Amino acid sequence: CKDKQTFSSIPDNDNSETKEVENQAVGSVGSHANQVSLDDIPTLAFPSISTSDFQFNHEKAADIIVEKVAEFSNKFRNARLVLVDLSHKSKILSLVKAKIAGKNIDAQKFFTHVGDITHLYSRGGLRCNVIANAANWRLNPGGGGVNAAIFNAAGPELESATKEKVQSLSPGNAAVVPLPSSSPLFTREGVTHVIHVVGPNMNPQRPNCLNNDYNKGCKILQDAYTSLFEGFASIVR
Ligand code: AR6
Repeated sequence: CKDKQTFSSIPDNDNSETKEVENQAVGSVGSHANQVSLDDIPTLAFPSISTSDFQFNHEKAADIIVEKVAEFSNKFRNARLVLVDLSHKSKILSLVKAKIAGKNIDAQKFFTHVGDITHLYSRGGLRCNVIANAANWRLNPGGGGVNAAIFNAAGPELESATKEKVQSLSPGNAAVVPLPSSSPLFTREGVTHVIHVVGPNMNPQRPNCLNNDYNKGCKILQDAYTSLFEGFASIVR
């Protein structure tokens, strides 16, 4: 754990960040004591769970992301949450940015970022030691979306590490999987853990479809983010 920090530069949703921040730690001494790299700050990058292949309503999902980020982000003394999507035209990023304005959420502890979650450091300069995956309940590689991208980028190491840890997940749950250091995602991007999350499904072509029951769906999505952020907290601790 680092001492209390004040950031001099905050990454936004562009693809670059200033690497050095001012550390105002009380009692720090030595030539490097006032320089702490943003690379050292535990950071969870997460996609918007359930809003693409699982067809969950974007407005409702954005409300839940904002609610859960508000609940958790300020509990982290020295860690960041980053909502990621592929495109500057992402509807979910726009909605979350609009809904978060005016809330009491520290912009240093939560922000949005446009980029591929499997190339955040190599292409965007954003170091995230933990990434979340919008998984399927069997935790199988492939399918599409972010699940296929993460399993492809991580190599067979993620599949075996996942199977060692957990066989399946029901909607609303998350599982923390330490990534073997031989995985390309570890060596290239600095990712040490993947947290698989299974969200509610509104797509009739996929298992466990909720048939537009948003009473159940919203509860499951809330549980999914709670489980994700608690999983991240267990790594940061
Ligand atoms: N980097 C960042 N964000 C991404 C990436 C990426 N490489 N790829 C997709 N997204 P989805 P779901 C965003 O469909 O709706 C899979 O087949 C995407 O734009 O991946 O929870 C699983 O196996 C969207 O905002 O997940 C499940 O069966 C978000 O990630 C099912 O899809 C989630 O989109 C899960 O569906």
